[in-house]
Amino acid sequence: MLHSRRLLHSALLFAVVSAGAARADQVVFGFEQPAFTVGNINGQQGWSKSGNYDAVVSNGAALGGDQSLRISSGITSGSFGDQTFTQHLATPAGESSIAGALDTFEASWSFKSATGGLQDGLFISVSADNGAGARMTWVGMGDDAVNGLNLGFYDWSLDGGFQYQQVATHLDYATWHSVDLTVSFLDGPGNDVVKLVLDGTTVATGTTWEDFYRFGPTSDGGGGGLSPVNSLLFRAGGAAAPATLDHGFYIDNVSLASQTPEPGTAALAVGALLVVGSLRRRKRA
Ligand SMILES: [Ca+2]
Repeated sequence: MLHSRRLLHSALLFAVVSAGAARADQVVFGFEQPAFTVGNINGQQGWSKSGNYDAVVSNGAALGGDQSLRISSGITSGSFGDQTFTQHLATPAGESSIAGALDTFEASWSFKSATGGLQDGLFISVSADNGAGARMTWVGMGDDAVNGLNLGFYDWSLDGGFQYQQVATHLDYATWHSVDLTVSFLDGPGNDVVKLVLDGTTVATGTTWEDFYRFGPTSDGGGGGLSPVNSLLFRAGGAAAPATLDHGFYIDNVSLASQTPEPGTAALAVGALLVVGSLRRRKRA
């Protein structure tokens, strides 16, 4: 029995260690000194924001430490590549048709109202992106008189085009809210899986924009093929809300990672269970 337990431990340890090793590439940002200094986010630790948007490292509030990213929709535009992007992962995520890509993208961030009250028209979308605006997912953080502080989600299907889900309304203005995004890229159309978690609760499950880039109308930016995902885009688009300038959202604890196939980890876990089953059968015999 002792021998069996040792083998079981070894098998499970192997599975756990292998799962841990599966994380291939990750970057984490707390926006703290000395890596970050208060002011324009552009050029700090690989972040970019070449356009004239209101996105700065701030010491106004922080979830951890003293500093965070503050971003508003005081200035918006219809463009993409000049908006606010995280540092790019060295190893991208995507389907196997994309060179060097791993099949899972995980991202998380926390956000908080910078004023603690209504900022009508405040809106920032966050997307898994290729660093140039080829958005594969879309999560919208907004504030308005109807829905209050709220979160929305868009995916795209061949049947219905862009599909919107309002996943949360009237969030607490006074507290930080955490968002976790898991994107599983599965080879072939119509099957990628996106899971959106808000404050620890799954609020949306959908798919990526993969089929928009496969089959979507070129007039709308679709049909151009799949791009690697290596970054998060924080985008100030749509109608500007000038009153939110110098306010908006605080964003902290931004993390993004690309990972090796989850099925490999699952297979190892199944392997460990098979070992256990085999030992149990042997013991009975
Ligand atoms: Ca797919």
